Amino acid sequence: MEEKEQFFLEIYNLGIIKFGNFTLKSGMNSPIYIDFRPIASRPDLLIKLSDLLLHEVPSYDFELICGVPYAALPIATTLSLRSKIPLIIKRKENKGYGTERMIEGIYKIGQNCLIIEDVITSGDSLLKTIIDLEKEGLIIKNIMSILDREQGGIENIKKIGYNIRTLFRIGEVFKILKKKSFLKEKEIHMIQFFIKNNIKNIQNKRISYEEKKEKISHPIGKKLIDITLKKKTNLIVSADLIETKKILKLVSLIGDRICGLKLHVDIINDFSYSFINYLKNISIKKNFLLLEDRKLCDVSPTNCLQLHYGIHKISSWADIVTAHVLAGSMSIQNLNIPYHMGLITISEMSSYGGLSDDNYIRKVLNISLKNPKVIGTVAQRKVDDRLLLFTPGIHFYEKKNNLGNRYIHPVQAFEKNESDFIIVGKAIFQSENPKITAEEYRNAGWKAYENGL
Ligand code: 6AU
Repeated sequence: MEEKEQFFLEIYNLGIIKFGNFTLKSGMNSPIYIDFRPIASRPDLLIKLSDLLLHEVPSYDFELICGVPYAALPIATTLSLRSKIPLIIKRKENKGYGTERMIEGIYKIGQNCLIIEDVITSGDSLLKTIIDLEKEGLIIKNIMSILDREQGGIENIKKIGYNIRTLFRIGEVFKILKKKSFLKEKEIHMIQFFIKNNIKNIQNKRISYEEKKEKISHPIGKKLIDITLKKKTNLIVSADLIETKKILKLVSLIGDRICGLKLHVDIINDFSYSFINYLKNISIKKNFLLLEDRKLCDVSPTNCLQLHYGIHKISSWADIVTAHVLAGSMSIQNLNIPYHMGLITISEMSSYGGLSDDNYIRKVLNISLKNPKVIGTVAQRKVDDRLLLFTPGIHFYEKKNNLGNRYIHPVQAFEKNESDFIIVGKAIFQSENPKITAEEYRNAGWKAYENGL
């Protein structure tokens, strides 16, 4: 204990714990932020830490070591150097070129891998690493974390059958800091109160549309869910066609099977108000919403002009409009959005080689949660339950094309990301029989949703 305590005080002096108001990876706010990255600059402490971790590992039967990216990587590397057990590297996202491997290094199916995590909160990112390693055929018997924030992570991981140990627990750390008068009783109480009230359980089941409707405040978000439940479809078709005649023909075939029709009006050669009025009437009759995929991406005054003026006058007919928030949270404020219209932000594109990293995505999700006009977002990952998740890049057979698009099967969208809506374009409008194909995607999407419940 003495050794561990002494070690903790040494790393504490590096500034690994910060107090204030922070947003965690999960989107959760926290009065405390723990970051072990500074240790990477102190080889002496890295060695001490890895020796302490190795000392705690229950059995030495592992053949590989892997750190949860990226904070645990230098620690796992040191462990590997100290124990002479090979390291493998897990990527957060594949590079989109070259081998596209998610796990780098030399390994064989059936090998037993020790996972190292730095801070465990809910266990979500650890679980992603476990899943990715198991997909490669590796066996996970032991997991070591450095610090448990005591917010449910260890229990969540144990619940699903993994053996996990931690070097420090937050309660124990507070005791050390109090003993040395680094923290006052009052501060500890305040932080402990927060932590106790923010325990996350990993849910095995996804949230239903009915439950989601309760969490969504915008009327258009609720309406989209009502349509989905009534028509039993979570399919949005992207009619990326350049002639109104073709769009209307497609709609006549698929209108009964969709909850939304997505347009890029600026690609239509013969756009007219009679077309849009006609389409609007069909959308009311067949009960689906019209989404304009405008991807607003400017400062607020320009976004506002693009939304209300010009040839297309989007706000006069669209139920939902998409927007990037690259220009910051203000760019989607003061847009004079009508009451009956909602926004979908773009957090993460479906293309490979996209420039949005985890930090950017997290910021977009935070902006989306705070803006009452936003009903949901486009992303390739699970998002907060208060946002509707829209997944483009859907195809039964195609994985990747040479135009930069990446595709996943509807099952993957629902199973892995807990998507709410799939957006399907060419797989339907380019098919020989769009009616039958739309029905197939509708069934696949609905079944995948139901299977997750
Ligand atoms: O199925 P596809 O690839 O033929 O069509 C997908 C549609 C296109 C894209 O402009 C759009 O979805 N899209 C979006 C959206 C909806 O904003 C985001 C994204 O990340 N990827 C993507 O393809 O109309």
